[in-house]
Amino acid sequence: MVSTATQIGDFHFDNCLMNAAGVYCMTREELAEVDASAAGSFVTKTGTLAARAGNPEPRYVDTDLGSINSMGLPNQGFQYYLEYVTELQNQPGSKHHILSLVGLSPDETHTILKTVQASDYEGLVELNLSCPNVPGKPQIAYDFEMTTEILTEVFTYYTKPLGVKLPPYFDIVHFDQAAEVFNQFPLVFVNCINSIGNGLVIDDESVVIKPKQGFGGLGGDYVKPTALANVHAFYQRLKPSIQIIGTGGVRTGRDAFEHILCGASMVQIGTALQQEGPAIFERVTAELQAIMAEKGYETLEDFRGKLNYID
Ligand code: RRO
Repeated sequence: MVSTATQIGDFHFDNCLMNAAGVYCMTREELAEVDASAAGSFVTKTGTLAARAGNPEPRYVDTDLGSINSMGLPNQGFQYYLEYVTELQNQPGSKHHILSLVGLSPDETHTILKTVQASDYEGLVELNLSCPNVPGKPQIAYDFEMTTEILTEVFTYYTKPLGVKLPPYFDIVHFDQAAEVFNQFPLVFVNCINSIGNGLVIDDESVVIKPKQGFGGLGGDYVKPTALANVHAFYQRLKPSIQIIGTGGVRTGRDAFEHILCGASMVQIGTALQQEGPAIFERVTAELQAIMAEKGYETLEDFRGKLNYID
């Protein structure tokens, strides 16, 4: 029997595949569709203190090799998502979920997390340190000092299971420095990667999305090698209590297999879910199971992190 079940912290999931934050997760209706699919969980759209309309459209475009977006953090406000995951948490037999959050300033982030700390929600929270698309707001996790400051403050009051969503890093020294920062904290997971920030896609003689003169985050096939490198770099560097969620370029069972081989405990699907809809979870799960069966692997532990090197 082949199983794709997994665990993040104390939470069990029957399947390691789920949506990536930002895709199919803006409303209760979309979240319910993912919940009803073969996905093992869902993560909400990143919620801010107040609801946001986001950037002007067009702000998401599919391309031959993936997608580009500059959504600008449109969301219903974090309370909307907090209420929904709390409601589901109290239903017997419910899957476990992930609540994605961030403030537009450190103060806002602390206000949000203090509210979650005081709430009935006991599940996983993902703090998004890597939104590339709010004009004038740099990606927090590229600033190691700011990241250290925020997490130091967070863990003075936050005692529930917390992970962070990271942008891609591109230099070995940055992998070392980032891991040194995250290893200082009782994080349950890091999620690698958010979109590759500030790419530019051109059609004929024009950009294809309206915000930021066409600059936006890349997802899909473009980003898989970068995602795998980040998953594996953090798998090599983080203390064993910090698990890795792998996100980026997952469209097939083979892609999910590679993320797990690099060290991922859970695998998220973004662009391909946007393109194919929640039925993708059944297809990718079946493809992953077929690869595992062919190789004689029964569980994810049989091959997680066991990437081969060339001596
Ligand atoms: O809403 C967005 O523009 C967005 C976010 Br918050 C994010 O974390 N990653 C992304 O590609 N887009």
